[in-house]
Amino acid sequence: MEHSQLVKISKRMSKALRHQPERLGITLDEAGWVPVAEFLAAMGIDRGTLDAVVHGNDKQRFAIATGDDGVERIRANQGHSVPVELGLAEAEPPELLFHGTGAAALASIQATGLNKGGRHHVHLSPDTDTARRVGARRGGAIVILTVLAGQMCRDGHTFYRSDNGVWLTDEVPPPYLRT
Ligand code: HQG
Repeated sequence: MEHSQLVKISKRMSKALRHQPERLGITLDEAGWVPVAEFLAAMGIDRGTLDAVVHGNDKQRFAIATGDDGVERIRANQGHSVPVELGLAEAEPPELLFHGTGAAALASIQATGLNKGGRHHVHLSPDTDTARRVGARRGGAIVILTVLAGQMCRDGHTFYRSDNGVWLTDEVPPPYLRT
């Protein structure tokens, strides 16, 4: 299957597994999982296509796991707007993390810090290349902010690392941001 078609399916999967499962007629459990068989039927795709999307994914957006009941399930690794408890363990972040965004948001971010908006957490990148790719989604000039994550952690802010290497926290107040 063409790469562009896989990207299209990946986007439909993200929408269903993070934001609007009901539109696909599926229900996520409290940790965000849905049985693979049910998901394939709802998406109208075969297993080979699903595996191609999951394993070929540039950001490892999805995870497949077999539960204690022997049922294979899939979920999005992060990025949800529907309430799910991902069960992520707290982790000690590196001293610096990064956040890529559009220049248009800079003044507001400097005034109020990074806010999670519709997602469960603020998403931070481990390196500037990743942050640049995230910021490029906004179109226009990209701003890469440096987050003093180590200092935040020592000051009592909690960090989590999702299974695909995205760092998550509740907010980044302005004093911890550098342009
Ligand atoms: C901005 C994608 C004004 C923030 C990416 C961002 C990432 C503010 C936008 C993941 C603000 C939210 C997350 C403030 C934050 N004033 N703007 N105070 N605080 N913002 O998409 O971090 O492809 O929810 O800078 O690659 O861009 O979905 O978050 O521009 O990993 O897997 O509000 O989503 O991954 O946008 O991206 P988003 P994000 P996926």
